[in-house]
Amino acid sequence: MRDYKVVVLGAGGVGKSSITVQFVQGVYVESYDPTIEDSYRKQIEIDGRACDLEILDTAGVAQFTAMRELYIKSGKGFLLVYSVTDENSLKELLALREQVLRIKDTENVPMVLVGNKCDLEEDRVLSIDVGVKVSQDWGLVPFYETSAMYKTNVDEAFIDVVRQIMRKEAAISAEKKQQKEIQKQQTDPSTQPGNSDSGAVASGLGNSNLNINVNAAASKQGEPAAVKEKAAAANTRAKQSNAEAAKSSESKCCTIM
Ligand SMILES: Nc1nc2c(ncn2[C@@H]2O[C@H](COP(=O)(O)OP(=O)(O)OP(=O)(O)O)[C@@H](O)[C@H]2O)c(=O)[nH]1
Ligand SMILES: [Mg+2]
Repeated sequence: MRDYKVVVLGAGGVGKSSITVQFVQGVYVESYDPTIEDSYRKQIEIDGRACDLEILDTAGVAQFTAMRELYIKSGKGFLLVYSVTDENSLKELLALREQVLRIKDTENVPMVLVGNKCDLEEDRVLSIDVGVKVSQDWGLVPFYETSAMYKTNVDEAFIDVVRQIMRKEAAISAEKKQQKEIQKQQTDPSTQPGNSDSGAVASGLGNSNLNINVNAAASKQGEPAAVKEKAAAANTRAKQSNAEAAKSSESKCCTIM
């Protein structure tokens, strides 16, 4: 079984622990107890593959963030969480993403952008379009509006980041295979070029990256109609964004090849 380490990052109080506990244990925590560091394990099957997830729920409150650099180094994928009720939490997230890219030293880091507390419509200060714009600015990072309270899009966000880790690992092993083929051809002149199929694999992976998922959640018991409607509106925006994304699919595909 493969190990996947997912790190949940974001400002204090945005709902990182609530999202994580909903995903792992299926319960909603009403009280606010600032996190220092909590680690969870969950086994799930994604696309027929058993995965052992280690989820690190990190501190958002400044006095507990000293370990952040270490979390980022060890993480394979990231949930970057802000609250739709807190403008500053999105600003903090922009800096956090920069920190992730700097520490990982690459732009190609599995991550999802999460706008949490979408059930708090009256307190909302950040629209869906703001999230869509940030996702586009970040190179079409998948975007989900979530409600930890109603479990809206919570599973979807975690599964998305694990799929991205899987795709990245598959692309890396395809690239290694291709390099081995090239080396083999260079050392063995009798080998004919063009026998490798790894290029085609990498190309397919490139196309599957193009998604902005402001997905509507399936109807759940107790989920208010307003949350459901909002999620449906978000889905329409996501489709528009996906259409825009599709226009640039060729160049993305070529980059990966
Ligand atoms: N209405 C609503 N409240 C939420 C939601 N998610 C979290 N909360 C509440 O917001 C407060 C903070 O949530 P936490 O999950 O502890 O926030 P956190 O990001 O882990 O905070 P730190 O650990 O300090 O970084 C708690 O009282 C939660 O019940 C949500 O989706 N909707
Ligand atoms: Mg917490």
